[in-house]
Amino acid sequence: MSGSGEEESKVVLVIHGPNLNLLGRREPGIYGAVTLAEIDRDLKARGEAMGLDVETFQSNHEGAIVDRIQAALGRCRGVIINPAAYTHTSVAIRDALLLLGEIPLVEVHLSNIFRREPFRHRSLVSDIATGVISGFGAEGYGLALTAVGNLLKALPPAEAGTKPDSN
Ligand code: CA2
Repeated sequence: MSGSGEEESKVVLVIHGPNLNLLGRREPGIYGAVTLAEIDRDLKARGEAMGLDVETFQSNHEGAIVDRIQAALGRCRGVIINPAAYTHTSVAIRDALLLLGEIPLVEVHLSNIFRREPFRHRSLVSDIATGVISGFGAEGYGLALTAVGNLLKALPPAEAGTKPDSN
């Protein structure tokens, strides 16, 4: 509970970008054999054990991802995102993520984007993220959730999800 008596959000939003719905069903050599449904199930179970409500969302559409981020404004305490190909191109997703303010934001990639083609080395999200996890396959999402959980635990409850004082 916060000082105002309102129930504090425990929502951590996990966003998966385009083509990740095919995980485990195509190109297992690059992206692994685990399906997106399995990743989401595992994150929800881990979240429950940590006292967090994990909400998951996948879309192949840039605008739908922007809409989902906007819908999270003020109601989620952390975001984990694999923007997939939009990592390298989307100013719209970057701008939407900036609206979230100071909450923990973790960028995840299944592959190590720096070991791949040069066009994948640039991310429009990394410099506004709290941290980046790249190259650990599906386990990267679990690592990201642990990191978000630990960051939230370290915050005093009333300050969680709000911007720090300017003075
Ligand atoms: O390594 C990652 O997680 C990426 O975000 C994956 C993106 C790629 O464009 C980024 O550079 C790095 C591609 C996701 C494609 O997902 C597929 C899943 C199964 C089969 C084919 C593609």
